[in-house]
Amino acid sequence: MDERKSFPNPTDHPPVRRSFPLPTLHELDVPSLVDSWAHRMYYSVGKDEYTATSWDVYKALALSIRDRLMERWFRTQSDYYESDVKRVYYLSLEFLMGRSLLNNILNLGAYTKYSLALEQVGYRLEHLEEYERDAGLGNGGLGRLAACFLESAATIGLPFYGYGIRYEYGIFNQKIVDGQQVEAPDNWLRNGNPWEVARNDALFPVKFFGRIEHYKDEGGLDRIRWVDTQDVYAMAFDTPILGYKNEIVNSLRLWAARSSREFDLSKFNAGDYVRAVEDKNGTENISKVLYPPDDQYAGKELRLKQQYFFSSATLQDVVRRFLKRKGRKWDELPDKVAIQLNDTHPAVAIPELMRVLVDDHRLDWSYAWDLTQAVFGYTNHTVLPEALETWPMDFFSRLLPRHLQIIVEIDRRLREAVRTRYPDDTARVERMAILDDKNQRLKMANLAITGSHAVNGVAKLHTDILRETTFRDFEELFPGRISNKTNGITPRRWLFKANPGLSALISETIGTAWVGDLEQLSELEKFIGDVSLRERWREVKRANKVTMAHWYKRVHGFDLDPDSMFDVQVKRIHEYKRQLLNVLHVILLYLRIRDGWEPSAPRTVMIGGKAAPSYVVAKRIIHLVNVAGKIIAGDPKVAKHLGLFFLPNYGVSCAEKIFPACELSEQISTAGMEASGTGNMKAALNGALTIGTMDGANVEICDAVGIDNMFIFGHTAPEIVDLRNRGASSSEYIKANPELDRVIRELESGVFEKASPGTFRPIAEMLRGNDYYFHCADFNLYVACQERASDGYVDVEQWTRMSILNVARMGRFSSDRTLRQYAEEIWHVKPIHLRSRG
Ligand code: 26Q
Repeated sequence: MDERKSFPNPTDHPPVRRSFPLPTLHELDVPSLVDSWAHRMYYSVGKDEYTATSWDVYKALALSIRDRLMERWFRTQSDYYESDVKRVYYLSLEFLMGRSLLNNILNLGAYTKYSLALEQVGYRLEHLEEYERDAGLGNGGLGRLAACFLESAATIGLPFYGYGIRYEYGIFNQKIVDGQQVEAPDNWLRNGNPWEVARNDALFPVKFFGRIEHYKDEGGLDRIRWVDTQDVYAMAFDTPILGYKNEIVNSLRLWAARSSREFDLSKFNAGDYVRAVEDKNGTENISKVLYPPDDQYAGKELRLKQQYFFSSATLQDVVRRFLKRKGRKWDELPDKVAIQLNDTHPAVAIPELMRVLVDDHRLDWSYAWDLTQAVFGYTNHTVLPEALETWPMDFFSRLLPRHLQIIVEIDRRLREAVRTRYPDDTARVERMAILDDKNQRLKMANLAITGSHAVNGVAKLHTDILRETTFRDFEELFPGRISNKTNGITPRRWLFKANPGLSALISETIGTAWVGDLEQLSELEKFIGDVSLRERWREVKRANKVTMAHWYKRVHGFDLDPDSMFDVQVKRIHEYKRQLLNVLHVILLYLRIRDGWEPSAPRTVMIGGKAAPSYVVAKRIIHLVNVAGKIIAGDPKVAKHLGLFFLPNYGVSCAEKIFPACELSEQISTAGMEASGTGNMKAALNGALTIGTMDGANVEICDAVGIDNMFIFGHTAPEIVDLRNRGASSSEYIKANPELDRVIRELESGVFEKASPGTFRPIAEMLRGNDYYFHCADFNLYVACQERASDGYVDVEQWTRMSILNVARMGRFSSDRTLRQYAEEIWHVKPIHLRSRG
């Protein structure tokens, strides 16, 4: 018997006609804030002044803020429902949210009030902030972009829903042991998460495995159903997302895997109690851990399970919400629903929507296909063809047999279309096909492009490369489908919150409108000649450097010299991002200083970021940074002028401490390889000058701030392509540049590897052999450009002018702008104006 029958069903609604009082909008004055904080402390946390820890104080505060968000959430959502708005669903395997406390307080417009309220009970807001664990449900740029989009969507008033997975373990914690990365689990939910609301009744079954059955429906038509499946339930957890001072609250809905009762009970009834419980845990593993990126997809069955699990649950929720209104016609689907795929990770949602429409709702194929294409949009985040996701057909078909059939049919029709247009071009058909017959794999990008009406890159250069190379065949078959939406960042988190000193100075100079309308920063240009502004600008940066140095000392135990230039490269460790180029330059400076040369300005070079656990080369680079840093610190003659430090466990919260202190921002990827970058925007918005290649969004940042206000170097994307085609070898560059040769010889000499000889030999071998990322080709240009930066830094007034101009011209890199473009050009939704506002 189903265990459920013996309990009241939590999804049942009571049979009486309901009339709840409307949620009150509580006041945001100090006494009310203290009152509701105390309420949460006593009644939810269950502590008093004798027993409450600082964490309890934080928790009561977070809960009392969430209460205020919920009041606004009900109003927003009922407005959406009443006006039957078109909704945008952003499907992403990653949401790198970081902390929520201060952002919610600032977006409520109640910072001072909350500070005062906490003071009354004996606490400081800034201290409490540190008790919140980062929600690190993402790896890097792609996940953080999703988080910035959530905040911006709420701020500009889009009916926008983030959908993803509530991983129990987010991105691993990085420890440095003996100079090397060691991964530790991120058990972020250990103490509970006060921001989420568990929806025990929002429970959707998700099917796996099983087989296909043909049957005849009541009308005698041939139909297909998917049977004998193993089912898992997806349970929803909602996090309210508040817009900046606009009372709009959207939601982020994350799914957790829960075992299905039927699945357990067969074994349970057979008397195998322990096995039944084990299976339950096995099923719930689906939402256990975030995957780090990996070049080896084969065998990662759990990753594919995650993708389908959350796509299926999300579509059930989307379709349920769509059909809730009486008299709905399927024709309306594209007028009410837009689904954006954050990379190909949720691309299985395309065949899943087809399955729902064709099998469950019995629409005919071509009608269902038209609806599907009209609904989906796909964002690509990589130009590297080898990084495009593929799945082995055999295990895809075992896990999702019906979806493979559907993909086969989509593929058949696609091939037919290609053949009709290019009758003799079989190579083209194979390139564009979704099924790679030769390797027996599914090409998810081809599926995503075919199933979407709009495909976009994340920076101009990136989109051009997609159109001209990676997806050229698709651009030709579907002209106009690929467009550009240059990434952005939310100015509320990345300036207003992270850098209160600079924010206050900007607001004092041009007023506060820039927080909600970043283009207003251009007003700063008028004050560029103001000596006292420049002076105060420098004081703010200096204070931020001191703050960061204190933090670094406290957490990692080393001294950073705030009188040196803070030269920062923080991002995932990857060869194409060329942290190694940065280290080679540092080693060169070290050698030169040892020889008696004096640099124009002292520098502290800081490198931070995580390496994928299986990425051996990236881990070796981290090791090198740590070892070289130690050697430099141990040489007093050098250490006066130069420091090299690794910033461990880089994540959202430590980024908020680093960018405000950053003076020189390293954006030095091999041209043509970084899709966009967003750290480049975060640093520039905080007054850093960029040293970078003409890659990703650097190109547009340069266009905005002017080439005279940046340090641009290196081969351009077409030049890199040329070098590659020519088969240019690194040896020509090494021969032409004795200093480069010397740096590599230093690596070969073993001075960096006293403990384990040979550790860095592979790096030297790579540089002399197959230098795929063109470190050697760009080395000279990089060193020369660094010299310009050093000289520039000494001209304090000029540097400050450039810094102010960088900030003044960053307006277009607000994710508010990005979202408006998606809304207008891809989703066709208009920002709403709340009727019940105020
Ligand atoms: C793939 C398969 C299996 C497991 C993990 C993955 C995986 C996970 C994450 C693959 C890629 C990612 C993340 C990619 C990413 O962050 N890309 C970055 O996206 C940013 C936002 O558009 C850009 O600014 C960066 O240039 C781009 O590198």
